[in-house]
Amino acid sequence: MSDPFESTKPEELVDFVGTHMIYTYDNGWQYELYVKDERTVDYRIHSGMVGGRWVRDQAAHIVRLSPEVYKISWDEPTGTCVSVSVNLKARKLHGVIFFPQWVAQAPEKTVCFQNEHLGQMRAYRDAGPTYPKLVVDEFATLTFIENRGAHDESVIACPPSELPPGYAARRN
Ligand code: FER
Repeated sequence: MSDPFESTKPEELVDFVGTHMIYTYDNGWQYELYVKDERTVDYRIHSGMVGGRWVRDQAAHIVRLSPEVYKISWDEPTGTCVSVSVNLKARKLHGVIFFPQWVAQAPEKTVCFQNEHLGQMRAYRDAGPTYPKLVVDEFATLTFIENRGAHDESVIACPPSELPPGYAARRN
């Protein structure tokens, strides 16, 4: 029987793995995401409610809906859940972020290189409160897209503040 909890089809994700993209939500929040492999993403948040936050090796569920259209969904150690649909051809994205109430009240607590603070993030998550969730659903425009291949640790390797000037403003 197939796994009742996921529908990953690695053979459908061959072109998508390695995708590195920078995008800006219509509310002005700028994000960067790297599809490290068919079950893992790295990301960096340039601006917005949790600007400055960056994360490596987040486990994710990734599917292809049609050629050039993908959906990536994950549940973070903070309890924040995210689902992002990407249309690479149209260079458009739609993201839904479900923030627990404790993040809505104190977003700065999550602004860090999360991998070095996983215990703290889980403790905040378990202390709550969880509800009401702050649900943010927004469209975004992809401003930069490239493919870096799988497992390139140099893609997301520092906080936004340490990037060279103009890094996130590059367009292609
Ligand atoms: C995104 C929306 C939200 C995204 C990441 C998040 C990298 C993460 C938010 C958080 O950790 O608070 O499009 O892509």
